[in-house]
Amino acid sequence: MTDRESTTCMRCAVGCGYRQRDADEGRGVVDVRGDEAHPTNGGSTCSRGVRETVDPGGERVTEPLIRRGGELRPADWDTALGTVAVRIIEALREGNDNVAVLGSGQQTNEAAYALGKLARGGFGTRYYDANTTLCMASAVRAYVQAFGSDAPPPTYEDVPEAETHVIWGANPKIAHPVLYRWIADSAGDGGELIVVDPVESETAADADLHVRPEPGTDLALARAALAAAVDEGLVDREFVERHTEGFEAMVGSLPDVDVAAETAGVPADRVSELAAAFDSRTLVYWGMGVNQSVQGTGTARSLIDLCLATGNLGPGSGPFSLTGQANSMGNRVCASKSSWPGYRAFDDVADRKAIAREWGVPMTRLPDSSGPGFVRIVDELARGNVDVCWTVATNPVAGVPDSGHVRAALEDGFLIVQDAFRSDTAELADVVLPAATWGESEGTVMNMERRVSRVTAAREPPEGVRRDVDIIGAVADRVVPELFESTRLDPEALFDEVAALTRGTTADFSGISYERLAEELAVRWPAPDADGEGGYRYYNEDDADPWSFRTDSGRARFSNASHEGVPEPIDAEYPLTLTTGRRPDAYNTGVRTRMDADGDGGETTARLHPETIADNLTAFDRGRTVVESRRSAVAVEATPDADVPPGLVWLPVHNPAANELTLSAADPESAEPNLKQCAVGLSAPDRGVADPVDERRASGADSLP
Ligand SMILES: Nc1nc2c(c(=O)[nH]1)N[C@H]1C(S)=C(S)[C@@H](COP(=O)(O)OP(=O)(O)OC[C@H]3O[C@@H](n4cnc5c(=O)[nH]c(N)nc54)[C@H](O)[C@@H]3O)O[C@H]1N2
Ligand SMILES: Nc1nc2c(c(=O)[nH]1)N[C@H]1C(S)=C(S)[C@@H](COP(=O)(O)OP(=O)(O)OC[C@H]3O[C@@H](n4cnc5c(=O)[nH]c(N)nc54)[C@H](O)[C@@H]3O)O[C@H]1N2
Ligand code: SF4
Ligand SMILES: [Mo]
Repeated sequence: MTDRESTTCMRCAVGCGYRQRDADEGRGVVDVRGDEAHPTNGGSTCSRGVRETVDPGGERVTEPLIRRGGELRPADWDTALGTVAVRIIEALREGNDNVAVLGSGQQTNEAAYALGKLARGGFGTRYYDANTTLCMASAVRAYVQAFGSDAPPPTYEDVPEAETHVIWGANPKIAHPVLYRWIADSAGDGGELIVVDPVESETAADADLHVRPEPGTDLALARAALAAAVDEGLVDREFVERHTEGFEAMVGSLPDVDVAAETAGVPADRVSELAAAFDSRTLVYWGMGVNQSVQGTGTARSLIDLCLATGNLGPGSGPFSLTGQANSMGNRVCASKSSWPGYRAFDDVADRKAIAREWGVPMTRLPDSSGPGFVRIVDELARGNVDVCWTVATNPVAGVPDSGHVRAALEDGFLIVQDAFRSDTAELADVVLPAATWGESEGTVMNMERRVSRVTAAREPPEGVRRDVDIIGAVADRVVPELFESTRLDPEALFDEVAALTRGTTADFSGISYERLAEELAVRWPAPDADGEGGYRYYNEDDADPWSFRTDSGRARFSNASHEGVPEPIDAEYPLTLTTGRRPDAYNTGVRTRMDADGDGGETTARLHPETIADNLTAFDRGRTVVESRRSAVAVEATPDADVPPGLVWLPVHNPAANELTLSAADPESAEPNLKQCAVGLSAPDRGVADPVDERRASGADSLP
């Protein structure tokens, strides 16, 4: 047994520090406990994080696989990499956009940077994105538009300083448990907790005030609260005049409070209470209930507007989106996805020149657009415009809306899947490249408050499995051998390379090194120097003018979008709204949690209000029903649950069933899909519909009664 070494939990973006060692026995990779010395969590952990790290479910891929005669069959690495390289080289002959690359917020900064460099600087493709677009893109667009740069201004240090905590469209008690403990402590210590969620979520159950909008009406509600704040004299005139622009236009565009409140299905006095909350030192956190909407960017901006108008920017207050995946932020900063490393603007000529020079590639190879986003890249695959697709640490067959369409799109071309586990997407692959997982790789991640910390290897990957950076390096070596200096990519060298590229940018972390992280464990950017770290963004209390935003004018900008409605309203044929969310014991598409020994935790169980069940009694048979949308139909178990409002069908995201039903409409500003609402109906389970519950029962894969 070796000594414990510091690492970071990869199960969510709270970014808790762990101490880990190689696991002696069992299928677990490592044995971990909270790191008391870690500045992020001081030793706190949550049970899901630890359990999924120590004892993940799911089936590891332990050797490369190649499809032959319709079946995935074991192959050696040389054959697998050779096949991949030949297909990519052939495809690139037809044009740079003939290869699509889909990455993930679960890659380290080093792997994300290397993959982005290969996709943009090696292949030169526009069709490159990551699953972070399914998650944080709307918040990102909102920050960039309002402040001139991405990433939330506050840090965890602001949580205990706040008087009021508004949690909007997020359920951190389940999704970000350690952070939620700090929020609940602060709220319990004389503060107030307000939750905005149509569902009586676990977090909402703790709230002092629970506001329940109709699903998908958050923009109307936020604008109503803004109008009420203006009407009731809660505007911080001095802050608005000195540090913002667009206030008058914003006020001119506001709806009538009563009308907007009615649209949101919230009583007007509730809206006033919500607005009044911003009269104290308030943090507003938000999650997927806001971002995953065709108006996600507009809604996130309205939450920022609420902060700006009431002077809720600065210590103990401000807009604080809750990042989901452990390295969603790092993917945005490092991966050359929607901006070049360090948030350099994709279309800025000087930045493009600098990147091309650093990478030693002709500027003409860099694509002129960052591409249409994850969901629209899938559409290009479906149209046959892309021959090769390479996925790394993402499971689009289950995570992307309208999965029937996704499956058809991925089946069409040549599909390369790089994953540690046998995901739903791996089942469709032409080549599977088996990757190392946590506890087996070296690198860094960035948590939601911009803290960079190390992930370390407690042991070597199993034989037959390679680390992500090694796989990316091996593909690069065969397709564009001049791109990387060495054929074997070294995580520390990759880190130094990308850190240097951020020098002088809005996400400068050039003062961070592995050596420094060994000492300090975690450092928050901006960190341009070898000592000191970033605090509240855009703010320096020692300056005469403490605020300097990264917009052209140096001022923060108000917005004026107005509510337009959900993309697929309910009607007589599909009279119910489907929403999708997270459970305590499962993670994202469930690749590693669906087959846990203790069953799937009701993974395909729909939660419905007893009234909804009573109104649709003929659609139920022995507790089962079929949920049907315009795209597909899935059989599920149903459970009566009064926490879900009447008219809503609630399905977990942890099973491919949910995205069979959802629609691929996306926010035109952020490209983030509207994953939280679509129209569905219920019917009796006797229509010969493919029944995932029965299929799994037959295979003995779970323990449903
Ligand atoms: N246990 C667990 N934790 C996780 C994950 C996991 O899979 N499991 N995944 C991680 C990832 S990648 C992410 S992105 C985060 C996500 O974390 P969250 O954003 O907290 O997760 P969700 O459950 O998707 O949605 C949050 C809430 O939005 C509400 N909601 C639905 N529709 C609406 C609406 O129209 N308006 C409003 N206001 N609210 C609405 C839902 O009822 C739900 O309570 O969690 C991270 N942590
Ligand atoms: N309906 C609906 N759909 C949703 C959501 C929703 O709320 N509702 N949420 C969306 C959100 S917020 C997100 S983030 C996405 C997530 O969507 P996906 O990325 O499709 O889902 P994950 O289950 O997180 O898949 C991650 C994959 O990466 C693999 N993996 C993990 N670590 C490593 C590694 O180190 N290396 C490699 N190579 N592979 C690794 C895992 O085994 C797994 O197969 O889903 C989105 N889809
Ligand atoms: S809160 Fe998130 S980062 Fe912390 S232990 Fe739990 S899953 Fe891991
Ligand atoms: Mo996410």
